[in-house]
Amino acid sequence: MNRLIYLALSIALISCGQKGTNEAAAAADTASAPASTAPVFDGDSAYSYVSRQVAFGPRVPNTDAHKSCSKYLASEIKRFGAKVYQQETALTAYNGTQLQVCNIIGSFNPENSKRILLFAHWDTRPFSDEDANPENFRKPIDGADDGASGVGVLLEIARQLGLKNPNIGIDIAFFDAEDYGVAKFDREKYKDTNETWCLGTQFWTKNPHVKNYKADYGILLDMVGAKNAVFYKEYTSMRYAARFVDDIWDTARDLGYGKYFIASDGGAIVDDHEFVNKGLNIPCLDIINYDPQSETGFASYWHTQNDNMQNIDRNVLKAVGQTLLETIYKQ
Ligand code: AHN
Ligand code: ZN
Repeated sequence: MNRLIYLALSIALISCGQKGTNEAAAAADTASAPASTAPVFDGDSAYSYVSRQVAFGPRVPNTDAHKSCSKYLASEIKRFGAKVYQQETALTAYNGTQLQVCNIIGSFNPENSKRILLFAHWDTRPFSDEDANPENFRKPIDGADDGASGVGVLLEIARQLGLKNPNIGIDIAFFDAEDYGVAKFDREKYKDTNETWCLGTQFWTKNPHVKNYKADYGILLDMVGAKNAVFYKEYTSMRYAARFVDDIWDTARDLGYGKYFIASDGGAIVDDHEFVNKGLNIPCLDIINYDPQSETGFASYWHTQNDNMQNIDRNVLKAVGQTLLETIYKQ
């Protein structure tokens, strides 16, 4: 490699004389940058995985749509060659409802000790409590972005892992009951604590699918498919996993996705990654659509009836998915 750089430098210097420094540097760059071995992420395929989930109806625990979708997700990652674990249990929601939940984990190269955990929640919120119309407050959301987008990107990644085996182990986890946290209209009656969110992930950190589960780090995808999405360097991610955040944001920029991956700090978000950071000591980051201007931190469709397929942009799914594939295959 060094000899190649030297050769490129000398050719450039000889042919361009004095003013050749820029070209020489550019030539050295091309010679030293290893060609990407990452597969091409198919944004259309990811989009269809999002719409397949939405077609089941809202994936609210204790509904038929939820049950059918869990079977679909498990059979898809199995088809792509993962070793599949399904954790079924009952968990209690903030309002006392017993939720039949199911975490679904697919492992690629399960024997490899060098691993990355990729995760997203697959359930959808039973409320539209941020909707402009109070009549919608108790209606469930489609969750095209809030839920289905992260899972859709991960299904397309799983498909690619099945086609080209990476050098490291990958665990893809679809966690349940993330979005059953205290409804806005219930905040007088119940205390809105962090622990009312992310129930499936909290269960998994106490009962991992394999004994002594360990990964080098984890990447959470949450709301990664909406039009005009922007991903900031989220506070808890920076606190626990700064070097992985910086690396992923750099990778995204190098791939030309700097308009989505904003290299500035964003606020703290209570999400599945926080429980994995604290519970299992695995450094985890959250790629999440964040709006620093809004009161909630999220875009206007968040927890409303507008979180539907019309809001999904395949270019955003592609930007996130390609960045993750590059991260996986450069190892
Ligand atoms: C809270 O609202 C406390 N956390 C946001 C986590 C979330 C909900 N992500 C998607 N839906
Ligand atoms: Zn949500």
